[in-house]
Amino acid sequence: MPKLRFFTAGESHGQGLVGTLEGLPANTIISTDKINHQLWRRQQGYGRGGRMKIETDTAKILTGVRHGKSLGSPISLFIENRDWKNWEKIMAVEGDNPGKKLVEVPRPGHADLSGAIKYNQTDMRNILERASARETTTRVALGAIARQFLDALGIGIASHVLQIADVKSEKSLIRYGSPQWDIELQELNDRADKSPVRCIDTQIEGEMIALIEKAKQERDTCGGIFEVVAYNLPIGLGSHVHWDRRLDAQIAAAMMGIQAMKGVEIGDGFGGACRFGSQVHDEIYFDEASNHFFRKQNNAGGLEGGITNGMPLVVRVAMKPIATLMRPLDSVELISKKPVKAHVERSDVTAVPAAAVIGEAMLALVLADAVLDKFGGDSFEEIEQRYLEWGK
Ligand code: EPS
Repeated sequence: MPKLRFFTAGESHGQGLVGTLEGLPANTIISTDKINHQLWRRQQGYGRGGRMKIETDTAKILTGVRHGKSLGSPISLFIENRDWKNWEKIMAVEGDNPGKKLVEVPRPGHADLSGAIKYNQTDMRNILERASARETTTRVALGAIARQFLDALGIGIASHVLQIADVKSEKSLIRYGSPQWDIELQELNDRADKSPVRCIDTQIEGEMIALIEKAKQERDTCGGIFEVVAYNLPIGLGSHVHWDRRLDAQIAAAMMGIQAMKGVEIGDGFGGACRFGSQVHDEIYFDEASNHFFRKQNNAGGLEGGITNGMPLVVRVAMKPIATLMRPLDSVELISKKPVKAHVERSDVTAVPAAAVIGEAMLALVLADAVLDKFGGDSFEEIEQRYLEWGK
């Protein structure tokens, strides 16, 4: 069982979103401002739709924290949906659906059809409300708590957008340490946060924005690829001994659990599959002065045998284009089976920049669990002591 567990609840246009985090040690310093900063980061990005103008997401911690420190008990929090006031009747807990307005036409690429069949629903709002990526707000809030725990141990997490549709930057984190990568990892988020598309490659940034604008004009949507990195990690998180203890397996599951993700690579992933072993594997060296093993490249993305190897942990994630198109695709009415165009509902043109921030949160939750698994204790001080000792 994971040491750190979390649950989320909430519908996109319901009253709000609820999250619970269980297993965080006592005495971890927790700032609500830091949670809200991460929520703000998730709301950014060129290509977001009208909803982000309505919401200003902030978390209210309900339990598990006293005077700025965790108690070791479950932490729960609430995030209001400001849009709720426009949906009070449609999303009411009791009573009837006013006007009997149903979502009856599934969108290709969305959970609508499979969800409606599986859960025996005729109104696909009963599926889409929970399938919506609005839910990731809670994960970012809980991830922001995990992140404060990691940060106190010196572990950092950052992200950037590598690709939007077919516009691609060559500045991949895989090249960290080579002349093509010229940013300190500590500076990555500052740089990416300043870009409307989280792209650190200024020339490509403009092309990405132009492409999103084109998709918007054509009432289309686009996906892309983002990279998340964790740095200052110790050697030894995760394990080779069993499939579900491999850290790469846990990371892949966490990333694929984000709405609209279709692929995950660790390090050079699919790229490495096309080359010889001699070109892929990161040779091992030892530096006497600092008493450390080191590598000159990082195709493994910081993981070997499902265990962190001390290099930056690099995850790359592919997001499909948003399934709600303003120029809807062919579909079929759920009940009558009549061919019609898909349901259209306010949405985003792209959300890849926001997805990168969500990827950071998911990585924080997985890594905090891995740290607790390796160094576990009941208080932050107990863990910190073991952590520092191991680092020596
Ligand atoms: C989403 C549809 C849009 C997005 C939403 C995800 O919401 P709405 O239907 O209210 O316009 O903006 O994302 C968020 C609300 C969010 O907070 O990220 C969907 O269908 O997945």
